[in-house]
Amino acid sequence: MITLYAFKALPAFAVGLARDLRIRWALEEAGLPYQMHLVTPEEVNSPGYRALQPFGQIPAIEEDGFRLFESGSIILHIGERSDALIPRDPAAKARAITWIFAAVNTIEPAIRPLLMLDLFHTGEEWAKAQRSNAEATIKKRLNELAVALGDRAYLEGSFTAGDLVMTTVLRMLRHTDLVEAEPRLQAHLKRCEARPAFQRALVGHMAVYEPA
Ligand SMILES: N[C@@H](CCC(=O)N[C@@H](CS)C(=O)NCC(=O)O)C(=O)O
Repeated sequence: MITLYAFKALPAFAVGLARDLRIRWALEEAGLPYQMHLVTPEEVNSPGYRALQPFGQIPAIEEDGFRLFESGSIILHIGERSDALIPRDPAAKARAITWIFAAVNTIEPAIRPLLMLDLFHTGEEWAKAQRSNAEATIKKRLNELAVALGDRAYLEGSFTAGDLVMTTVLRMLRHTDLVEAEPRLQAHLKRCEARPAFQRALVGHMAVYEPA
């Protein structure tokens, strides 16, 4: 059975966003059973955990002594075991993988500066001055993504791990109206979030972090 490592506690802003959610979702789509290991702050700094995740981050997985970190890589690994995530056809597979990279390497870096300003420097004068630039960068990328999506239901027509990772990245903007401003992206986000596998993953994630 796969063990998925996630933090034992999260700050409020990360509940519903932390990257264990994307792994849970992939595992639910793939129909693979898994168990959670919740990592305490002390354990994060232990040599044992660092051997699993060198940067002391989550997520990581372990299965029969095989260990993997980096959410994109974990999604690829799980995706290899499920046509629902990574198609078998080589060209379709390459396109699905490309969207995973686009999510973590093009869209997420565009979003990150705004997140830093909004979550960690709220109200600070210098942050207010930088916010419109940060927003403009995101708007440009989201518009480009919406054009690429066009009228298709999913980035490649049918759902792949690329849609999954893109959705988890776009969710990072939930405190803004930037995704809503692109109706096709908003519809894609809602379509992906409506998938039963996402809903099961979210319920499992929230059960860990929601106050009792
Ligand atoms: N590139 C990594 C990023 C992992 C990451 O940033 N995880 C966050 C939680 S969602 C974390 O562990 N933050 C604490 C830290 O960076 O020390 C991945 O995709 O797995």
